[in-house]
Amino acid sequence: MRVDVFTIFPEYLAGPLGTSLLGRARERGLLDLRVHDIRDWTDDRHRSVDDTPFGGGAGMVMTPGPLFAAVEAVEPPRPLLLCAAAGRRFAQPMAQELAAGQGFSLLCGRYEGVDQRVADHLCDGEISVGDYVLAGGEAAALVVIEAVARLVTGVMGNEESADQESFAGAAEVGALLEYPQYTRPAEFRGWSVPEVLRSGDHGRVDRWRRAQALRRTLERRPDLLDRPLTPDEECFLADFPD
Ligand code: JCQ
Repeated sequence: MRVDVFTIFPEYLAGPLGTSLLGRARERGLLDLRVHDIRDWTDDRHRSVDDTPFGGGAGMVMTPGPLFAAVEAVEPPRPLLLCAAAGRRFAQPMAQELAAGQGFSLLCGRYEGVDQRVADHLCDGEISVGDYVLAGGEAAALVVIEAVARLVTGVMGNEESADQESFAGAAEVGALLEYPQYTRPAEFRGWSVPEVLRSGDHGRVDRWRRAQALRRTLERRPDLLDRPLTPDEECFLADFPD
């Protein structure tokens, strides 16, 4: 899969895109990540990428010239998405859509925003990673790339975990929150791992986990569970009261 990113801070992205999962996926040829410095397509001595807003107001706006020139020179994979808080909310379904394609591209805005003609006539859409204000689109781009890349076949290391992922991923964000996990030591600073997990009774472990996932979802993210509980689920909750 090819992913192109347009930014005025390529060095901001270099570390994360070269580290861990993404770094290995690139080395293995599974991901073709290309970062482009928008300033390479400026034509003035100061390599300017911004200008004052028409109509007045605070701050600066990214000027369309270098952005159009960069995208037209590179011919990046489409869709080309502008990272902006006003965009379509990025979530697991969009990650799956992007992972199913050949590639995509991200344009990172900075300053007070990007000239509207870039969104209207250069990009295919706008993408938001959440309702908060960032200083620029770079952190949003990293979120999108990591969430999509781990869905690409082979990136997680083996086919099996990629398959499991579509399942576990759905459990995390599509249906229910995950159940709590524990590892050794069995007791740490006086806090013990729940007895059921050390019982060796796999059926009971499974029911406990389902009850935990359900209770967590009801308490923390009821919006993820916009359906009545099944009779089975009512049973798990009754079997494991807290
Ligand atoms: C925030 N989700 C994504 C900052 C200007 C388009 O112009 C700008 C974009 C940003 C980046 O904000 C985001 C974002 N939530 O990308 C300034």
